[in-house]
Amino acid sequence: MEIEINDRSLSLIQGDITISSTEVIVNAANSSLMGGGGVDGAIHKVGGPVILKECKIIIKKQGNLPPGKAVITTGGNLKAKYVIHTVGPIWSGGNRKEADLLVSSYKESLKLAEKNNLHSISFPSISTGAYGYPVNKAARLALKTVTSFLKEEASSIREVVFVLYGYKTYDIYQTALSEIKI
Ligand code: AR6
Repeated sequence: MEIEINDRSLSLIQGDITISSTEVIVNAANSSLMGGGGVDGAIHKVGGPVILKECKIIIKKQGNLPPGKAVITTGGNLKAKYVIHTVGPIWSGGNRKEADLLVSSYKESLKLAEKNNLHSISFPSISTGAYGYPVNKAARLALKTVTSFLKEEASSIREVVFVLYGYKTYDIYQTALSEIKI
């Protein structure tokens, strides 16, 4: 599924983000940036040790990465040239600023891509695996945040792809996108 916003494209695909060929892919990391399971594990495995090496340098310099923030490293052996690592919120019922933090993860990632003059970016469904964020809620927030961003004139970003692992998540995002008023 693909839509155009302000001459920019937003698409949803079902698949594995590690084979995405956008300039940058986003990793749903944890605050330590030391790798983990899920999409984080997959990205480090395919990208190779250079990603972890750069993550260690970042952590040494600035300490753990708080939820809602984002940093950038090389993509190592990935097709993507760069990886933006962001930390989504852990779902704990919805009253602990989870929504604000999830929106922030998407916004900070987009801003960082723009700061690096990148044109295409792929996102996974941040926080909806190990961190337990309900997918229907997360999908709406993710898509609203990205569509609002794409409407902005000044952005260098021409293409945003959501790479969704599994048909169930893909279907939920598809429904959410069809319900958003652009
Ligand atoms: N490509 C695209 N999406 C994927 C892939 C892949 N290769 N693998 C999994 N997903 P999760 P979180 C989907 O758990 O909830 C890690 O251990 C997955 O099906 O990866 O933000 C980190 O180190 C789900 O839809 O991330 C943290 O500790 C989505 O990616 C913690 O998990 C996110 O699931 C972060 O949890």
